[in-house]
Amino acid sequence: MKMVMRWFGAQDDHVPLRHIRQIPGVSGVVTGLVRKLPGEVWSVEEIGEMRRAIEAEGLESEVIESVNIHEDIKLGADTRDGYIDAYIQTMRNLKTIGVKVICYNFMPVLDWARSRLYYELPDGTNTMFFSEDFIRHTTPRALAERYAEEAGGIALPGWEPERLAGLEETLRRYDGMTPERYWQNAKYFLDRVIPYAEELDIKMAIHPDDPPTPIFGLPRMINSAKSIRAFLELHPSTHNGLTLCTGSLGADPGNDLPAIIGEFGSHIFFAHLRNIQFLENGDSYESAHLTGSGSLDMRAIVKALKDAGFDGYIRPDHGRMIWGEKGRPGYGLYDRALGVTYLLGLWEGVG
Ligand code: DNO
Repeated sequence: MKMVMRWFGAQDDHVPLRHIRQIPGVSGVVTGLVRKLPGEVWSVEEIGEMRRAIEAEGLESEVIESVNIHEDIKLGADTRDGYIDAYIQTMRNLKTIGVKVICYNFMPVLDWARSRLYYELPDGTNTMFFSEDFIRHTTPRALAERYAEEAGGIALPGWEPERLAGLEETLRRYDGMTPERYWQNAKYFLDRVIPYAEELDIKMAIHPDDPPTPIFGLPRMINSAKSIRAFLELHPSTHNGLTLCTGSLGADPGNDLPAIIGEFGSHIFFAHLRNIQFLENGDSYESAHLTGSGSLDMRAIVKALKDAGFDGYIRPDHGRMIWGEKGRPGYGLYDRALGVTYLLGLWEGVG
């Protein structure tokens, strides 16, 4: 197992690599060219430059998050083959720096969604908040505007201005999209990409839908044991697998995370570990990582990973903003660093 931290690149992250390096037990960063649009090839030069900056701080860059999938692929448009070719070229280029895992998602139009980015907790920290009721009564455009106002100019992964520019038009393209067709489009993508993943020995780790419940009438895909099973069956391979995101899957209390880990163990290549606290009305916020801080049993989750012989990558997922830190919601240094230390302690202690 390797412990890694997400890092958005020197231009886009307020956390310097040097500070990440100072967290005990962290071997590398999970990174990517966050300014690249879906469908654009990541060049060998740009990738090499990214690696040099990371290696200069003694860190590794074996996991990429995310190489985003062009909407035409998800929609199954006639133009999809060109975008898949570009995806494969990016995979080839990433191989030149020894990338081992690519985390990606197959969520339509939007990546993650929350109702608040900086919800204040009684102890003066703040964190991301999710209210299904709020999301049900808003529109993606109104949500994007709320984020822009709350984040005050901080770019949010998955809510990039380019993605939002044609939001209504992109949403319209999903009118009439059935789950069956959506799944067929995923299969088409996997059938083309996974053979290259095998050849290049790059593990493809799909991220679950966040939140796991349908939003804005868009199809959902990866949100339960059943859907993970069906997804892996679309193209069975040692290189077709999962990013286990406890906060995404765990937002549905019906998902038994240790059981999911037990079932799909060898296909979990990467784990995003975070805790969430449910409120009585079903709303939730992202708590500190500790079992005692939220509703998920983090010890049982880490134990299940260890029992499954997990030898992939773990990153502490979203933390709160603490000690007055300002930055991208979920991606402050301090709370995630506490998360690393806690998770490594669990890892050491559980078995
Ligand atoms: C949010 C992240 C997601 C994740 C993508 C993977 O903070 O967990 O944006 O990186 O869904 O493609």
